[in-house]
Amino acid sequence: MPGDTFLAMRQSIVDRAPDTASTLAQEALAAGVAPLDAINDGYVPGMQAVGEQFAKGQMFLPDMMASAEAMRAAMAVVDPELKKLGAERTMAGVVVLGTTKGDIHEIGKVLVGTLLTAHGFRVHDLGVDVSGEKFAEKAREVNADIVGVSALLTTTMRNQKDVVQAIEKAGLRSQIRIMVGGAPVTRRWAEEIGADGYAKDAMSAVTLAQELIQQKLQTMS
Ligand code: B1M
Repeated sequence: MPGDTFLAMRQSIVDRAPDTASTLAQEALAAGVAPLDAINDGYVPGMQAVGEQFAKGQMFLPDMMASAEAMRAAMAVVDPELKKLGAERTMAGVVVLGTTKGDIHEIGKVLVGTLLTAHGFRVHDLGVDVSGEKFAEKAREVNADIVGVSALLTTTMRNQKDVVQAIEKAGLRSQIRIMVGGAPVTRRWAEEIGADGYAKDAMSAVTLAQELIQQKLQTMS
């Protein structure tokens, strides 16, 4: 049953069918499918297929937007289930999260935020198209431990460097750990721009955030 369900979930994204995506998510959760498996094994492969079709010119921008809407419909069902897990935990740290300037991709970043919340982090999501200054301003306001910057375009990943510089300029660098991610981002890039870590997916972002908090506590003690 899960194999067929995951295939149907994938297809609902390719077909740009938000109602089907949402119904499948409800049915899967009711049947005991783990929320993160539904995302990773069902819907994300659908988005990957859409990206491949777009790259080959077989799908156009409005289609890709409609697929993203279907993904959001599924996440609206799955998100609360994931977040419930975090309610019982002690606060793990404060994270300011956003997609970098010039970039409006948000699905992966929202997933990162959801999983961080599910693991006890208090997440302030600034949304998309966020400047370095806004990241720094919010980090100061909420006394953040971590700033997380997502970028999905090769052109906008460069702006992750601006965030590192804005945090340095604001005099916050010693107290804030910076993590970066997004499809074109690599560990090497993270090192090159002076970030503290890179995570390839949402679950690795949680592990990395936990490690960064440990590092911070060790430096302070
Ligand atoms: Co666009 N887009 N898009 N897009 N889009 C990509 C990224 C692209 C690879 C498609 C392609 O050509 N194959 C391509 C980028 C090429 C490049 O630069 N190398 C592309 C392009 C070109 C564009 C436009 C320029 C198209 C145009 O206008 N001609 C345009 C740019 C707009 C802009 O931002 N200024 C554009 C627009 C859009 C939509 C608006 C239609 C829509 C986004 C809707 C939305 O988010 N609300 C969209 C979509 C949906 C995609 C694809 C198909 C799917 C992205 C996605 O949601 N994936 C994408 C193709 C692809 O990625 N295969 C594509 C699912 C999500 C769960 O994965 O986002 O990778 P992902 O997140 C992962 C990890 O990367 C990681 O964890 C997440 C969960 O596991 N991660 C982090 C992400 N952030 C992290 C942060 C962390 C740690 C880990 O720490 C802080």
